[in-house]
Amino acid sequence: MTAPLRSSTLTLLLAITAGACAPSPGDSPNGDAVGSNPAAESPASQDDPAPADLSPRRYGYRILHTYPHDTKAYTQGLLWDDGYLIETTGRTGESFLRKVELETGRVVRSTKLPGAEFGEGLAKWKGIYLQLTWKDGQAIAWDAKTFSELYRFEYEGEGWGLVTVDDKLVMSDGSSQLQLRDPRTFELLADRPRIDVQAYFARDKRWVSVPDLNELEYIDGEVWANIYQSELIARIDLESGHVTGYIDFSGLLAKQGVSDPRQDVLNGIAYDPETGRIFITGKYWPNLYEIEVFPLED
Ligand SMILES: [Ca+2]
Repeated sequence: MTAPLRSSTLTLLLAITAGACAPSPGDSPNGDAVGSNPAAESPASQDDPAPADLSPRRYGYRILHTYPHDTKAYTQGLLWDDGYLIETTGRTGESFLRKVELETGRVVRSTKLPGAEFGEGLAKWKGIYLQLTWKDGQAIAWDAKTFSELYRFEYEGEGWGLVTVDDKLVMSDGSSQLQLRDPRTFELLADRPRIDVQAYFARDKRWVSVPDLNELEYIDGEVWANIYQSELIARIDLESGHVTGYIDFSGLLAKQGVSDPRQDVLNGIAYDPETGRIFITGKYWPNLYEIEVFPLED
C-alpha cells in the first residue's frame, strides 16, 4: 500500500473513463506476489464481444455534508455500525481499530494493533469486527462492543479491503481479484474462491481486468471498491465480476492539502443502509463526506 504510483492503473482507468484504448502490455505495477495483476496480463476475452451498454457507466457526485476526519488516520477500512463510523488505520505504529463520532470526528473507543502490524480493511460479521493486515497474513477478530481481541485467522498473500456480503466475506488484495471467504473460518469458498473484476471496452470489444482494488463497501447489491492511487470508485456486480460503473472524484484529493498526494489517497467507503447515506474519506484527509452520486452523460 505504499507502492509507487502505478502508471498502469491510471492509464487503465483513464482509458475506461475516456472510452479510449486499453493500456499497453508491459506497463506493469510492482512485482509483489499477490498484490499485482496488471490488466495487460489478464485473460481478456477478446473473442467474446459484448453489447456497448456493458461499458462502465460514469458517475459524478455531490457533497451533501462535510465532517471532520482525523489527519493522523491512514484510513484503510471504514464502515457504519449502529450510529458510528468504525475505522481501521494502517502504517506501522499507527494501526488502530476505532469508533468515531460522525459529527465531531471524536474517537470514542480505540485499540492499537500490537507489535509492528500494518492494519488494513475492516468488515463486521455478527458481533465481531474483522480487520486485515497488509503483509502479516493475520485477520484479527475484535469484539465489536469491547474492542478486545478474540481470535485470529491466517491467510496467504496480502490483505487490502474487506466487506461482508450476505453470508460471506469479500476481500481484496490489490490485484483485480476479489476473494470470497467464509466468515466463520476465513477459508476461501470451495465453489467460488475468487472473482476476476473486469471492465468492458466497447471500442476494443474486449474485457480487461481492473487491478488495485482496495477498500470495499456493499451498497444496494453492488460492491464498491476504491481503486488505489486513483480518484475513482468502481461499482462491481459481484455475480458477474463486471464493473458496471465508475464514480469520478477527480479534484477532491487536491482539496485535502495532504503532504503526499501519491500516498494519501481517496480510501474508505461506508454505507448506512437505514438512511441510505454514503460516506467517503481518504488517508490522512481532514474531511469525511456524505455524498450522493448521479450518472454523467457519456
Ligand atoms: Ca467499507
